[in-house]
Order: sequence, then C-alpha cells, then structure tokens
Amino acid sequence: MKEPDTDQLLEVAVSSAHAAGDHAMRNRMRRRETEEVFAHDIKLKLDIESQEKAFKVINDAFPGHAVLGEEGDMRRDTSRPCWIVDPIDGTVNFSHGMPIWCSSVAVEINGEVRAGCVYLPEMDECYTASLDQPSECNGHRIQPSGAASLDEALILTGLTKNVKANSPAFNVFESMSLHARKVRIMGAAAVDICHVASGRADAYVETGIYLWDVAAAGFIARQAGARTEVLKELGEFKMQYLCTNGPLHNDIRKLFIESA
Ligand code: LIP
Repeated sequence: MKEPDTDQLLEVAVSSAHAAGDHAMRNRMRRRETEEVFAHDIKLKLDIESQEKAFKVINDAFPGHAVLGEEGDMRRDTSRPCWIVDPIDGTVNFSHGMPIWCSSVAVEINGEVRAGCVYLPEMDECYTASLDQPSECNGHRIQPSGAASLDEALILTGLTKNVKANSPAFNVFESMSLHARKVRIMGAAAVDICHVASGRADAYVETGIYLWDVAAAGFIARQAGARTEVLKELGEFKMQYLCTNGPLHNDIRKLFIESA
C-alpha cells in the first residue's frame, strides 16, 4: 500500500476530531445519557455516537485503514495505517458540564504516530502536529516550559477508574505535592499532555492511562519538544505514562518510581 501524504493524514485527523467533538458539543444537553455506570467512571451514549462520527470521516477518506477506538473496537492492526480515537477524553468532566474535555485522533503507520489532533470544543482550542508540521494550537507554534527545578513545577496527574484504598496513585500524589509547587487533577489526560506541550504545565504522569488517551497528545508533545515515556506497559492498551517539559524528566521519573 502506498503511504498516504502526511498533510492529508493531518487534515483527516483534524476533521475526524472535529466531527466527534462537534457532535458531543451540539448534543451536550444529552450529556447525562449513560450507556454504563461504574463506581468511578461512566460511558455515555455520546461517547459511542461521537466515535461513530470520527470513524466515518476516517473510513470515507481512507477505506483501507484500520481504526481503534476507546468505545469498543479494540484491535491495533499494525499491518496497515491505524487510527486511534478517543471521542471524548474527560467523559466525567463533559457529563458534569465542566469544559475540560477533548476529542483525540492519531494515526500510526508501522506503529509510529504520523499525525495527531486534540480538539477542545468548549475551550475553542485545537492542537495539531504531523511529522512534517510543528506542534501548534489554533495555528500558533507551541513549546514546553523551561522549568528546571521541581519546586517551581506544576504537575498534572489523574486517578484511574480502578482506584482503590491505598492505591499507589495516592502515594505519588503525596510525594509530588510535597516536592512540586502544585499538583492538579484536571480530568482529561490528552488535555493535560497538550498543556505540557504548550508550557502551561511542566509535567503529566498517570498510572492506568490508555493508548487512546495519549496517542495524539503524546505525539503533539514530542513534536513540540517535550519528552514522553511509557514507564510500564500494563496490558490491554493500559500503561504508566510520563510526559515532561524535558529538563524535569529525570527528577519526576525518579520521584514517581520511588513513590508508586
Ligand atoms: C479519562 C482520562 C482521565 C484519567 C482517566 C481516564 P476518559 O479518560 O483522561 O484524565 O484520569 O484515567 O482514562 O475515560 O474520560 O476517556
């Protein structure tokens, strides 16, 4: 199969993320219609509908490509270009009417991301990058912060839906909070990682995050000059993941590993 042009991949990633995000946004009065409810998470009807919107854009443009989405279709086909979609990252935020959520679309060829888009409809921000184009937010170049010492760092993290009493995530939170200026849980991993890419935050770390949460945003962050690392693979697309501005990487990695 002839490799598609990178500009075209980016264009489709952007259209697909907009199709998902705009659908959720237009239907936000239905944000409490649940498909499944868990103790610390929910799946919405709009998650599923928005993923269908994103997949349609991809399938129309590239009928031969594979798709992998948070909602259901769980195969990572590396024999052909594979699109990785999270139609609503930050579903709980979205469902409560908090504006921090996004639609995330990345495309991989031979297991490497070539283009990605993270779109925040309510914040009117669209983060993009491709192998040929730098990381941008709404068409403006972005870059990570230059913070080099932990005591000036703003670190973002999250709590997996499987959180339990005495979960290592609480130890990590405590230890980071005691060393950094602030630790925040904003509720949408892809948004957090884009904040590291654009210098609003200095690092993001989480255990139990999924490939579709990090595929586009991690690529955007790397193309902006940030550093990303899968600290541990946890199976079924789940992982322990770190993204930093670069200078803080080793210190935060060490702190995380010591406290997790
Ligand atoms: C969620 C995240 C959130 C994280 C959760 C979860 P969803 O994704 O982005 O920040 O802490 O582990 O994965 O379920 O809203 O797409």
